[in-house]
Amino acid sequence: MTVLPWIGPPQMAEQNLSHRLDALAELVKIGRLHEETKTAAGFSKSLLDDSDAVLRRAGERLRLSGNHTVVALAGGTGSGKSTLFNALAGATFSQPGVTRPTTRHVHACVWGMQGAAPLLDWLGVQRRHRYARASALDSGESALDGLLLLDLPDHDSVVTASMAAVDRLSKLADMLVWVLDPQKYADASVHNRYLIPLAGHAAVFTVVLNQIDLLPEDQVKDCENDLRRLLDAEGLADTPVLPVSARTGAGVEELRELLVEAVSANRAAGDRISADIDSVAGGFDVYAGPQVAPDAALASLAAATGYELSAPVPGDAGSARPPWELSEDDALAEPGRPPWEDATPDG
Ligand SMILES: Nc1nc2c(ncn2[C@@H]2O[C@H](COP(=O)(O)OP(=O)(O)OP(=O)(O)O)[C@@H](O)[C@H]2O)c(=O)[nH]1
Ligand SMILES: [Mg+2]
Repeated sequence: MTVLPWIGPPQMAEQNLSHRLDALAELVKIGRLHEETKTAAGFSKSLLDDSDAVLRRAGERLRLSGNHTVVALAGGTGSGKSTLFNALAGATFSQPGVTRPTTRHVHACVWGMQGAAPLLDWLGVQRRHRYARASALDSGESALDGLLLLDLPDHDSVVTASMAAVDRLSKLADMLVWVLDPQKYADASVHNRYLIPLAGHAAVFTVVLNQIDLLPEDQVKDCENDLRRLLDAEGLADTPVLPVSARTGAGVEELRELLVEAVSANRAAGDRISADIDSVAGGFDVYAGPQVAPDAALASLAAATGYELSAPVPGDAGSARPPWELSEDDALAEPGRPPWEDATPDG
């Protein structure tokens, strides 16, 4: 095993994330061995495939620029994504329009381009749709240094390639800003296809209620409250709702502030990976059986399959902690080379 050189005090959040990824990779390895040896009933194939996808995405994202936060503007056609993109970028980079749908290709605006190119390649943004804000030159813009903002095509038009692009990028972006409008904010296409299935990602979502200039003032609050209730009922209580008008600029400053916070905390990429791990981790619960010490549980799984555990399994006897959640001591242990670091862009 390659031992990585110690280069400074451990970053607890990153350490915890890498240990969770290690443990998930270990579970997948055991599950795959079950499949091969057919020694006992193993984890379901779809759970293993989903876990593999999480590991692959995490491995790829962690290898790419850690200085950038990828934020995607998503939503139905005509909700105002491109208009909002331009308002944030301070220039008309993505043409808005009245013909539906307008945006056919993903557009990107990057604040601080250095190191962003491989990330843009991974996201699949064509070179002619990449724009840069030279933050050092744009006064007042340096707070957004590290933001990589995407204007997505719509997910609800007749253009099937657009929906495929949204499906793909909603899995890759670190943060998603769902741009809804007063006419279609309850539209099933966004709630059933994205918001409800991804409710575990509530913390990396923001919902913008755009076009509030079209509503009488007293109706803005009603509409916002209604949308809030809807999101709460869908399990998205952690998702903020911002009333905005991309046309008049109302609320755009608040959205910019939220993005500044995300960029300066530089945590969105890790938070997204954590939410992805959560989304599959629950799937392993049904295999847990009676609560036993995690090390005993993993050891018996390993014995049944002949799998050799690469490291002692953490956890104290009697604890209900799942095997991949490590104690503080374990988290501080010197890391080996994680298996998910082997992931390649083509899988
Ligand atoms: N009144 C008003 N109109 C807006 C607002 N935001 C966008 N629009 C208008 O709505 C129309 C659609 O805006 P776009 O920005 O092209 O919408 P989009 O979501 O990018 O649409 P697609 O690219 O088709 O997905 C344009 O005519 C915009 O001028 C807003 O806040 N208020
Ligand atoms: Mg557009």
